[in-house]
Amino acid sequence: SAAAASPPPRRDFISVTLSPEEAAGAGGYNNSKAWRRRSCWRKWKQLSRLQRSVILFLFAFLAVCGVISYTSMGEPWKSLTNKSLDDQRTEPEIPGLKLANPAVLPAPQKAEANPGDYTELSPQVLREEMSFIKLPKSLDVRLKTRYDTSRVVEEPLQADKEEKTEKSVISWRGAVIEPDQSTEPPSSKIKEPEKPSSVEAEDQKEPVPINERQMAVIEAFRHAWKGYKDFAWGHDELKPLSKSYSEWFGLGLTLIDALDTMWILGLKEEFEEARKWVANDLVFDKNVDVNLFESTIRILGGLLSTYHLSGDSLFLEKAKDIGNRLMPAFKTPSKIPYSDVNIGRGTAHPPRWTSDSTVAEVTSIQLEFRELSRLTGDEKFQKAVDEVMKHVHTLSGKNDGLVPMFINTNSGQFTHLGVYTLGARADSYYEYLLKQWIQGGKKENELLEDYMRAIEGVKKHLLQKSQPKKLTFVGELAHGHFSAKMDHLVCFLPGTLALGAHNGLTADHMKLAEALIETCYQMYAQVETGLSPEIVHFNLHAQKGHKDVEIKPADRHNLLRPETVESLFYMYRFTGDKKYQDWGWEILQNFNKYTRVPTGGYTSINNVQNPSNPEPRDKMESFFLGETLKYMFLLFSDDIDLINLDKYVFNTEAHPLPIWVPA
Ligand code: DMJ
Repeated sequence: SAAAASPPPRRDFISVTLSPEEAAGAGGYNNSKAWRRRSCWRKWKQLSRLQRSVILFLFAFLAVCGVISYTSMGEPWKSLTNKSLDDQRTEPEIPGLKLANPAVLPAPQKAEANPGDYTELSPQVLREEMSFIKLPKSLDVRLKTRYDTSRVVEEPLQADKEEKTEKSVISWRGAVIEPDQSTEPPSSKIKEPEKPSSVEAEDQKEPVPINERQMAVIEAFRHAWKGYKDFAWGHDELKPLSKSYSEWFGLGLTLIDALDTMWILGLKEEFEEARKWVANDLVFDKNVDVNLFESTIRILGGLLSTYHLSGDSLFLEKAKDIGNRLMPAFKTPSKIPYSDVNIGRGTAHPPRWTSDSTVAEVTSIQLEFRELSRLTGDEKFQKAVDEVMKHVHTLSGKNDGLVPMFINTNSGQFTHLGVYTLGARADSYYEYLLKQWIQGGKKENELLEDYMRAIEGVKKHLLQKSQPKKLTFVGELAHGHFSAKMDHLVCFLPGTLALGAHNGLTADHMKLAEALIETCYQMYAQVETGLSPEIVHFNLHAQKGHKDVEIKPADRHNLLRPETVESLFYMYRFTGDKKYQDWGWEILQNFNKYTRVPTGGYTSINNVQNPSNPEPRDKMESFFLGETLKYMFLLFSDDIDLINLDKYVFNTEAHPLPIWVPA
């Protein structure tokens, strides 16, 4: 033996012992299997320990790579989306953080562009179109059934109810919240979210097929999109009658607002085309004044949600760009942001006539900026908006949690005290209290406190019943005087209340939600066109021949707003009561009847009381595609995983953002 001839042994020294047979075989050629095996084994033994370790390590490494690539090939969104999208996917950059909800939705499906008129494109045609879709194996079953047009059915919704009964809850300052969260101090610190829900697990669930009503929404969307594409491509809003466009910020507002709707509706072709525009033509380096709130909820919100749904980093890059350009708004003496920012020059200012900002505007940009911080790891966005909330939390001038409509950017104090509404200029303050609390994992107790107090304030000061139907409505308070006026905008409230109840808040809120959504529906049903006006006044006293709802001439326009449909969606998700779907269906049909423009697009109208001439206004607001049609589609769906409300929270422009889930 040549083993360890002399000390010290070198680490790569070879120690070999030859048996007589081996010694014999070594001399001549022998190709028998046994010999080859022995020969390999001998070569292996001839290697040093280091060499063997390296080889073993390489084998192990290759095996791990093999397993990883095998599983990732199976990810359905990956194989569905095109390669360029795929390659650009990025993960959030905050150390220790993972996306609570990575791209878990199926990629948009193939759909024919410009389908033509409603009557021309029947659900049958859509069914046929959809049968051509080629899907990767891994997602084939799920999507096929989701869009399986041979199984157009409507199924009851049960999951939420069952899940709710399992939660143990305690009472806390009027709210009912989960015990483990009640003792935690308020915190603005971002915690690590829960691991992503696995795609494989979702694939195993029974998929829910698309139904006729959802197809009608797809058709409506495509009709609206046709108008936008033909006459307003890349501009802010379509003017469907004059076949032109209007510009607000000059940033393709409708296109950006509609991106995630296209994704959710499965309109792949349209989505890809719009994506190209975002990649090649969307430029924020422009000398243009934008409204901080509107551009945050529509543009930043739209880009962030599209990033989450598609996994395409293009949208995150654009979100970062606009987010950074909006930051100068916070450079004010009070840190309460100005209403307007010049995104090219980096300067901000209040409106020309005042140094006030609107309360709803400065308190309804938080979901988006907080999410931007989470994704970029740059806390400046979150810090700026959290500071606003903390400041507003401490301010005097509230009335049992109800806030005035204006706040001064110099002093940081509320102005125009004494007027309280849940409509324009205050509405989404209340919505975002609850939604930020949900987004942050239900830990920021100040937000919950302010929300609960405000709803108590609503009950105490703003709720009344109308005559003759005794509809519960939310009026306004001006210097101690109650006004029976309710904006259509207030119809976000039933949905928000239901969302709170779903998240463990008192069942009272659900009762109120049920009463209010009935009222919002009546704001449509009691009107000649079946469409709600912008503002109604309720009758407090029964008068012969009078309905509950009165409309003033200045208020009888309809801007294709989403709030009622939005609330119908939440109510249906949480109760499974089909009447909410039926109400939404009526509304969609009336939009088709009175606001649809044959050459493409939908228009806001001036007179909901005149079915023979609703007086088209020649404008399609971006939220019709961003919100109204999206909520319609979700309302008609029986798939609770189509934007699961335990994983996503919608911003006030209907852009779903992930809920941060603690690890
Ligand atoms: C949208 O921009 C948002 O929903 C906002 O919160 C209120 N106004 C419109 C829709 O009506």
